[in-house]
Amino acid sequence: MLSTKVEELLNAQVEKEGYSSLLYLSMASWAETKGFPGISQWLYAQADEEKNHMLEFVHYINDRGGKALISGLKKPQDNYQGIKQLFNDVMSHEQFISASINDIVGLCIEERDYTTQNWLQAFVAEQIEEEASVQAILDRLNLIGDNNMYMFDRDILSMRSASTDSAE
Ligand code: OFO
Repeated sequence: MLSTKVEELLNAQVEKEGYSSLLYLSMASWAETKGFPGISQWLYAQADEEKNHMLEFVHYINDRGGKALISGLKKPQDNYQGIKQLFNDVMSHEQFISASINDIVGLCIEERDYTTQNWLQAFVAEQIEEEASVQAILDRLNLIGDNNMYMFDRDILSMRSASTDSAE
């Protein structure tokens, strides 16, 4: 059985994972319309992954005797100055999600909910993988500068299979 406080934070995470999915979907659509098929494919896959994370939280809350709540989500940004700004925003968002997962882990320890704390470890590991994957993209973008986006767009999918796929 979940405590009220843990259930509330898990439900807040349902909303955050849902928003993550919408955010990456919006980014994917922007990249697709700007002529970056590789980058948009990376982001569409990321959006799917985030939707699955949301579902994992929904099922966990319900399986543990709580009630998962689906709230209205705010509209994500739909325009970006460029690819580097977009991936900087991805990194900031992933860091925000990592901090949010850590807050739930901290509350579980306070509430002696070791079952949920244990269940969350997959998400702790996932966030390490995701931040590392986005950092590798930012490092690559810094190396190539602003003018070689064609090559970067072609290469980004191989970077995905080398990193994030293992965290799904
Ligand atoms: Fe939900 O995996 Fe990162 O944000």
